[in-house]
Amino acid sequence: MKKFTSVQDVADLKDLVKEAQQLKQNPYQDKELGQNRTLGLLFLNPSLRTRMSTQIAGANLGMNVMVMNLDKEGWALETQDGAIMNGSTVEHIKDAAAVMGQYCDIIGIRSFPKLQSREEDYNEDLLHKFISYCKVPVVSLESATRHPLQSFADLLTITENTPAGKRPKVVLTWAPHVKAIPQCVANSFAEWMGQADVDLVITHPEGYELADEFTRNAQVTTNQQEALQDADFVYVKNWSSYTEYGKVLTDGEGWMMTNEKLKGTNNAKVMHCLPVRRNVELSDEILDGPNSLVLEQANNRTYAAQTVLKRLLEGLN
Ligand code: AN0
Ligand code: CP
Repeated sequence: MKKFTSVQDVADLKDLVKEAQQLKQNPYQDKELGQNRTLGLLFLNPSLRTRMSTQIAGANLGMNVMVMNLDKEGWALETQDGAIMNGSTVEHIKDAAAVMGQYCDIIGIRSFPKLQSREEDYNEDLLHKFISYCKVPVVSLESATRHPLQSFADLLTITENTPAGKRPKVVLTWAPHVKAIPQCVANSFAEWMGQADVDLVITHPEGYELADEFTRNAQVTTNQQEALQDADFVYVKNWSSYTEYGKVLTDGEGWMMTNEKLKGTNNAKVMHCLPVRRNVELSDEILDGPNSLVLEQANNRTYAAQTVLKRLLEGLN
């Protein structure tokens, strides 16, 4: 593997999940593999799970891990080609990425969308520039349109909670939030589930349709109750509008996931990537109850990251 920015970087999804399950059983088996290799984790936005789980994953592989909060501790980055830098940006991404590529063997980067220009965000401008200038393998720690390490951990969690041979019904449901949130987690989840052995249904209020490229293998409906019927897994997530880009179109009254709504499901397990707004997106009763998988998902972030880092290390000369 040479980079990990979407499911398209994975040759065989089943094989990837199998490897993660195996590493979870024996996390220190490859502690020589990363010796004398440096992992740089760069954050332009906040993070708890991605930061800590990817650090543990690197350490389990024997890597030296550096974390840099680029937004707070680095120089303000310019991304525009040919910019005359007489304003507030101090360093061009061209120079910063090239320098960090000299210090690191693998680089992870988190950079959320600005939710202002759909074109700019969906072009993945910053991620692509970073990849081309740093010249080392890059792992997305959530980019403008996707969160592949999260989706990998989610697929691992679903696999672990599905009886062998069963094709589960997985429902991705929009949930309310208090602010405008990226589409990344929902896009990525839909994209990964679309390649997995599951039946995917997506439900959201009108106006929250995701980009077609992510939902090709899903059934989409604005009727949440109908969508939840016989579900085995319910993945709860808010996102802002893609069509009216970055906008919050409704307060989402009635869309919060509750135990009452789970009644029509196949005693569904409930998932959320966290951080979660309790009693806005999901009720306390679900999060603290027996159907919640949120902690398992967060735990699996370590093994998803470790599997990816392992493959990237194996791809180095
Ligand atoms: C971010 C998002 O939905 O993209 C990060 C989730 C891992 N969530 C928030 O900003 C609340
Ligand atoms: N789920 C997730 O990526 O969490 P963080 O934003 O805390 O890393």
